[in-house]
Amino acid sequence: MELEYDYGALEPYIDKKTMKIHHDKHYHAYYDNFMKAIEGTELEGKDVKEILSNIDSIPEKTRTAVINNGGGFFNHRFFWTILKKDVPFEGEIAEAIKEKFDDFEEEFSNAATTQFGSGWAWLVLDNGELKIIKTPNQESPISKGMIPLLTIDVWEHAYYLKYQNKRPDYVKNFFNVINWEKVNEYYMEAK
Ligand code: MN3
Repeated sequence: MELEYDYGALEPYIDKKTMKIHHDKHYHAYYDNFMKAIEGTELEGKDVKEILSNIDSIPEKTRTAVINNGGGFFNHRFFWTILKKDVPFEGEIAEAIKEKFDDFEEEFSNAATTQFGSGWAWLVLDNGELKIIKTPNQESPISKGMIPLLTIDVWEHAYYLKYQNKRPDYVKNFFNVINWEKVNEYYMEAK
């Protein structure tokens, strides 16, 4: 479980120290705790995506641990892939976004800044329709049958070292590190 780019690759928008702690400590902890939660259960050996896509099948006594830690594992694993600096906003996804939203940046930012407490804002495909949603804690859109295309982590651990309490500044700068090529790829796969 290594980050596929340098911890400093997103500077100055997301700083190296935050990336290192976020990836190596927080993400790894979710993974380790997810593995512990499924160890010795019927879920052992299944991919987290398959498990979270069918949360009713998770044994009740481990369900909360699996949703929290499996969600933390899956959501971050996805998040790392959609981050890259200076990727132009283009491709079919860009066309679809322009058609669907009057002001995508404003609507997405609004979801990200108004998520109360910890959580995520997402661009998803829901039955073929582009939607902006937010999820609390480590809940994942895949548990609601939605396909994630883009996300921002708005837990304080994602920005506090650099931005402190200024979540809106972090959200504003996030638009400089969206890997639109990857988002487009997810969109084309999902369509
Ligand atoms: Mn996080």
